[in-house]
Amino acid sequence: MSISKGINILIGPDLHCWPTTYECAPRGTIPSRLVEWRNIKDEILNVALKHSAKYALFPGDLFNIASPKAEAVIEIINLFEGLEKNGCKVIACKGNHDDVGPTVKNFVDVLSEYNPLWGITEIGCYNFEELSIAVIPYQKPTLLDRSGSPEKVSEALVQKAREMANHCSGYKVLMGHWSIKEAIYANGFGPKNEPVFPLADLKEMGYNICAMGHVHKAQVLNEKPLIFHPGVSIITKMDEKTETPSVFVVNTKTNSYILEELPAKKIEVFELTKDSIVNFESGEWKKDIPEIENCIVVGKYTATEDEARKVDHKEIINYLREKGAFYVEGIRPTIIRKERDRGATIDTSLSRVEAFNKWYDTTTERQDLKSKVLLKFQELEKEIEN
Ligand SMILES: [Mn+2]
Repeated sequence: MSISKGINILIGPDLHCWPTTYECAPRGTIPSRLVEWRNIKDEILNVALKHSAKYALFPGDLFNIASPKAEAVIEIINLFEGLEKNGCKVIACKGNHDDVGPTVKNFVDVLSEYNPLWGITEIGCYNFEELSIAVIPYQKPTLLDRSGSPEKVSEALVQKAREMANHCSGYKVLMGHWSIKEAIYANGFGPKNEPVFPLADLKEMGYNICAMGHVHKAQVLNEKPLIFHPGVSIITKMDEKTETPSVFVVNTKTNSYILEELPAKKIEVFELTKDSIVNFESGEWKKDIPEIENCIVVGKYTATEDEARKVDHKEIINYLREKGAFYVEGIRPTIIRKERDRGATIDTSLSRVEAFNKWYDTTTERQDLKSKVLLKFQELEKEIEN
């Protein structure tokens, strides 16, 4: 490919290699989620080859947890080696999932032993033939501003990115593991009380591309310059059910991008109708089940206590397995109870915070404490999420 046509850059999502949620292989056999990850890895290699990508960027959360199994480290090395063997240079940095604390070596450091560009943990600028890349990996916010206050840390992030834009030359890429202020998370909420890059700042720093990991929902926030969150490579949580894990391929000449889908398991949620519940024995409920082959499946229904007694969860689960479900996460009834029917229907469609809020209203707990308790709960929720 001649320079006038530009080059293609593959930009990967949070890799999260390899999660153990929804694992269903019998003990002693190859974990099914590892098999899934390997398919995803192979597809990333295919996409790089198909588009003759000259660079592959991975903006953090290479591992799903900070203490991954040795096999996960080998998987990532295999992926990066495979890409480089095909002439695609890999640049990857640390995300919050990879971080174990400021002075402690982490598994991304292990990758950097193989190749310093595979495990970047410090802010820096890297100049290559066709482009330069400024990298702002995740780090503990207090290292960016001692106060740790989200506003101050955000200011520090913007300032670092600006400084580095001056050190970069030619086609400029900013890659990091931070939320963009205007982004929406997979749970439907935006970032709150955490360091962010305001979109308006990113737009005028002089970068051609800003690619940020961390947000588990793929989204393009601006076309030119191209500012986006690439999302996730594999689904690990219920609130990611609407995601289609993909990689981005960006052309430096046109600044246009395409998405290539990854072979990640999908989550399928179905709901049994009232008729199906009332006439459960008839087996009519089977027509409520969509195509679920190879999917992680959740079933729902709403029923009174009497109606719910007729519903045989085991029978439903067996049927889902017959139809080729990859993993049955559960059958989740919403039971309508007359004695405390205050409109509080709590099921998995609610976020934990919403469910807690509704539940609290139905209890006899002191309502004047509600806002305090809710605030604590939200903080806790935030810690779990991130
Ligand atoms: Mn992540």
